[in-house]
Amino acid sequence: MKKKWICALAALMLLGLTACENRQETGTKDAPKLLLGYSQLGSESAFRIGATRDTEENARKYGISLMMENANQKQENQIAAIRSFIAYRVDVIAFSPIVEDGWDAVLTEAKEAGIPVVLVDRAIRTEKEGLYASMIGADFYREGRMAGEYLIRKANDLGRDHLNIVEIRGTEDSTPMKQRREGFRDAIAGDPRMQILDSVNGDFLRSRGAECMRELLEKYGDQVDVVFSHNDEMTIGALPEIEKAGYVPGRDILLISIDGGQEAIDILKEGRINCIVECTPKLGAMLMETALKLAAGETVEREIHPEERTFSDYDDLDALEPRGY
Ligand code: GYE
Repeated sequence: MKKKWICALAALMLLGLTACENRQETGTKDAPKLLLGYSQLGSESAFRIGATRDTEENARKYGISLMMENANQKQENQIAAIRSFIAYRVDVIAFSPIVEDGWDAVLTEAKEAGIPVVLVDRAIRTEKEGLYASMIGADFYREGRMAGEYLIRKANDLGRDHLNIVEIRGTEDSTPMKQRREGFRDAIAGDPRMQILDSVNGDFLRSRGAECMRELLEKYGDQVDVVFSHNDEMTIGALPEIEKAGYVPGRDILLISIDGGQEAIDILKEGRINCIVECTPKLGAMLMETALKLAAGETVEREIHPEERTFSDYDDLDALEPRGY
């Protein structure tokens, strides 16, 4: 038994030494390669898979060593990954917080270790100062507003005097869910034609989107005029349930979605989704530029938002470039 422990310890030490050697070898003697630790929250959507791919591609392009850990949708795994990055003494830590709360302790440890932190794609809620240097990600409130503004335009063009809306929300307590919900409600608040019948949690998952849609149709049936879904995965999951119930998506029931991945865009072109608000996963270049600035001791912007648009049945999308996610 003792012999086995000694072998395991030796293997770990060798691995550690190798890693250190690798780190020195990959940089130059006077400019060691920047080491970025990234905790990705999971692989729940085409958006997330695209975000991971874009981060890896840009780390290679910018010559940055990337340690990527996938948390498989568990906050405790993200916290453990951040602690391992601190122990490994990475130069910069980045992560996409699955939910907004519960980060103060681990980010205080990173701050005390002198390692700068960048939030990517989602934000955190904290009373403490200085726990992160920058948040790179979409303006989710604006995305929600853009969804509501599309619906008002559509109601005008259809001449509708009332629209019943059901909402399929993203992950509870996540920034995109909270802000999309708020932005959508603020955009339609002044329009007496709009009524939200119900809002259910689909957790950004395709399977949950199907379950939610089935339950909403069982409960409300013909009353449902509009589905506002917080991401394409849940929207795509909902589609077969709408068709199984005998309704034509995009005509009998309007669908408004968010993300803008290729699969959903193709469905929009078929007329089965009416509007998709873009939420780009391509944040890798912004992250690498921010990490290099932080490692060089430069100041960075507190919030960095990418440009985003809507795609809808008002647009000619034939010339649209492939989405890449
Ligand atoms: O909309 C969804 C993913 O955090 C903005 O998370 C991201 C969201 C995105 O699961 O598809």
